[in-house]
Amino acid sequence: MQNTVTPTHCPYCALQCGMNLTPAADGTVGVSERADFPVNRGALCGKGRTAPAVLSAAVRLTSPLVRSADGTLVPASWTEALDRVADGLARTRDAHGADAVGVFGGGGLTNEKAYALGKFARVVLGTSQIDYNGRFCMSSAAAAGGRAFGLDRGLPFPLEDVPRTGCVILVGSNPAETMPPALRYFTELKENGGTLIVVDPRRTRTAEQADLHLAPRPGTDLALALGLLHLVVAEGRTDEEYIRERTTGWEETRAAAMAHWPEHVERITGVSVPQLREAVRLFCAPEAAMVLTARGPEQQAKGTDTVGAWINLCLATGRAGRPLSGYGCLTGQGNGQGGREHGQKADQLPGYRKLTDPAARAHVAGVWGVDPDSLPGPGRSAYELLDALGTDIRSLLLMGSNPVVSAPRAAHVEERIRALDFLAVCDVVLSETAALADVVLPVTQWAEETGTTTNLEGRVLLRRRAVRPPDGVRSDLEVLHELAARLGRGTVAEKGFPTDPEEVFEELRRASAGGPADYSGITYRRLAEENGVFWPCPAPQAAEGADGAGVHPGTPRLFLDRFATEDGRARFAPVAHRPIAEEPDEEYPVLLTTGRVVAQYQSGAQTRRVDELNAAAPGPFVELHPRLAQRLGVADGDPVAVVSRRGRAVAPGRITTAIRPDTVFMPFHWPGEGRANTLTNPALDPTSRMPEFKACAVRVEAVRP
Ligand SMILES: Nc1nc2c(c(=O)[nH]1)N[C@H]1C(S)=C(S)[C@@H](COP(=O)(O)OP(=O)(O)OC[C@H]3O[C@@H](n4cnc5c(=O)[nH]c(N)nc54)[C@H](O)[C@@H]3O)O[C@H]1N2
Ligand SMILES: Nc1nc2c(c(=O)[nH]1)N[C@H]1C(S)=C(S)[C@@H](COP(=O)(O)OP(=O)(O)OC[C@H]3O[C@@H](n4cnc5c(=O)[nH]c(N)nc54)[C@H](O)[C@@H]3O)O[C@H]1N2
Ligand code: SF4
Ligand SMILES: [Mo]
Repeated sequence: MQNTVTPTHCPYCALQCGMNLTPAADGTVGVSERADFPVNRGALCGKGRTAPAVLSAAVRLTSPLVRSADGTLVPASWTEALDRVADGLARTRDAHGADAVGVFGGGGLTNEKAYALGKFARVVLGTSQIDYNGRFCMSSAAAAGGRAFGLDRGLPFPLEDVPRTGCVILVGSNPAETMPPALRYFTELKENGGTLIVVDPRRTRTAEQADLHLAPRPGTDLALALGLLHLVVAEGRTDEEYIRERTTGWEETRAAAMAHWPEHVERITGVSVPQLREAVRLFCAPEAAMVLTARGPEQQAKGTDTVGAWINLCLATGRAGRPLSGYGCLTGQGNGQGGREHGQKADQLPGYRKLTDPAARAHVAGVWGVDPDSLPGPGRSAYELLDALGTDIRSLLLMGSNPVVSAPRAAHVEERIRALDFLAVCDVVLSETAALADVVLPVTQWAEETGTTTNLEGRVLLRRRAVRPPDGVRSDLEVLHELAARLGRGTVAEKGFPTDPEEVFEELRRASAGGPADYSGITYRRLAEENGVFWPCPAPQAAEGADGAGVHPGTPRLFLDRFATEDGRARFAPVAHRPIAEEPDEEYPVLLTTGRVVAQYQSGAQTRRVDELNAAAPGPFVELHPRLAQRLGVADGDPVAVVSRRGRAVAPGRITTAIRPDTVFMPFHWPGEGRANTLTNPALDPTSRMPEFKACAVRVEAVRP
């Protein structure tokens, strides 16, 4: 494969930027512009440009590791390591039952891996206890979107629609840092005469681009959205005909909004009444408008209702299911969308089917060749699963996540992981979580294997193999194949876990057929020829002929004729404001919110191994307002301690007027003393089971030498 150029996609975020990879004779891999892929049109952020650095064997695991008698991790053969994993999981199953074995996946895994992992849990292990890190990501938006529209797909339209609408409200999203090539869509919107409103407690680099920046107190977006809806009603800006014909539940929602007076909303959020009025004016003036949310409003213990309130605003003004209008969620991880559709979530089966639906169980069990009654029911959500480690759940297989850094209340989660009887981790590097494992299995990654991902637009993409993996590693699919052979019984174990990704995809197509996320009309061949295909994409019916005449074009735009609910109408959500789970008090008077910086990705397991990125973002910090800094007597760069009911973190202070005086911000990419998740609150949203990453009460202290 030397010197051949392979068009493929970035390993990191949900934009799934197109790039060309060229392996060189010296073992390095060159990245060049891939202009034919429309989403990023050649542009890449620093993470994408430097991604090949993590392919290097120097920073990788290239041999399985097993825990030795003296407690250290030592290299072992694949046979020994796989035997130890099978033995560890089987012992727990035999002694404590199948539900004592847990599985934890990731939204960075390809569709094929996510599918195989879900099937492995239900069919080979027979456990209900599987969930994944996507629960920490966009689950609130998924729940709210499903409730309102009957179907959840991150964006119901392609990004190319964004510059052509009239106004976008971007709620708790910072693409300048989290999806830099996507910022272009928002600058083009403004060039075309549209307006951009950004809702963020911080004046981010994204907020600086906005025509209007609203800076609410963290955790109060629900009140903010209700306040805007109140004004929409009071100013007579509702679209009555649309409400009548395309929605249900308006009266109750209208009544709830009327209870949220602008002055009251100003007191809760800190956003002034004139600013609220200006936002309503900008949003309602043009013919079409959009609301896009990301983790800001979603990672709250009321994230589902909060997103519901923003959807209500779209519905009341007739801005959903119409050209260039709608609500969308910007998903996060490389396969954040596809990863939630194919069965690694506690309550789901492939094709975005519900595990509790008898017809869905029968269909998927048929594809898998098992008895529907043998499929377990729904299991615990991600944090609840982690919290049960060492008690109800005694062994864990983990693939594609690093919860020691990224889970809420991380010191507790770390303690629970240490209390396990057995932990197996598949990873490309020795992450902080892998370092605690009994067995670590080194796996191939993006450019070394082929697979599909589904980007934030619902566009299914082919990520092609471009380089030869280093000696000593195997793919996640091979791991599951080998474990199934060791643990399973009968033909499913023998034939049900192919190692060729295309074979897995062919089965996924059948399993998804007829489900909400129908991939049955998508093939590797089509993906190679087209620049991705939007789901749903059903296979042509037999009557249409298998000659391609009936090929489904895919669905770039959803809901234009009807919503995916039974009656075709969107449902308003009757929601009311409630406070954050942990309001500041005398002891913990400040709010902490958390998020990202451009040069690091997630738990940092991959990007902290890239020199150029470490130079740009070397470590954690605490963003604080000059007034708070003055009160504490700290200067810029001085270490500050942030203390919550869960623990204490220390990092250099970064003084800036870009943050509210009542709030501090920490990025969560680092382990150790500056780990933001030592502090965060695992209070869960009742519907999505999303933890409250975006708001908890803390005390901030100067650290004296
Ligand atoms: N560089 C980089 N890019 C990434 C990632 C990464 O780790 N690093 N991760 C990827 C993934 S998985 C995801 S999920 C996305 C996340 O992408 P984003 O959602 O854009 O990222 P965050 O920084 O978590 O949060 C966005 C903003 O929410 C604001 N915020 C905090 N609290 C509140 C609140 O109460 N209300 C509102 N309205 N806003 C609030 C924060 O100040 C922050 O600027 O990024 C993806 N891209
Ligand atoms: N405080 C705070 N905490 C947060 C958030 C926040 O905003 N604030 N955001 C949350 C969000 S949105 C997310 S998505 C999570 C993400 O947090 P994590 O789930 O920890 O995500 P990553 O750091 O991407 O971990 C992925 C791991 O899988 C490995 N990996 C990469 N590719 C593969 C592969 O193909 N196979 C296998 N087996 N392994 C692979 C990587 O090396 C890495 O160790 O963090 C959440 N935590
Ligand atoms: S924006 Fe996301 S997909 Fe694009 S290069 Fe950066 S990390 Fe990769
Ligand atoms: Mo995420």
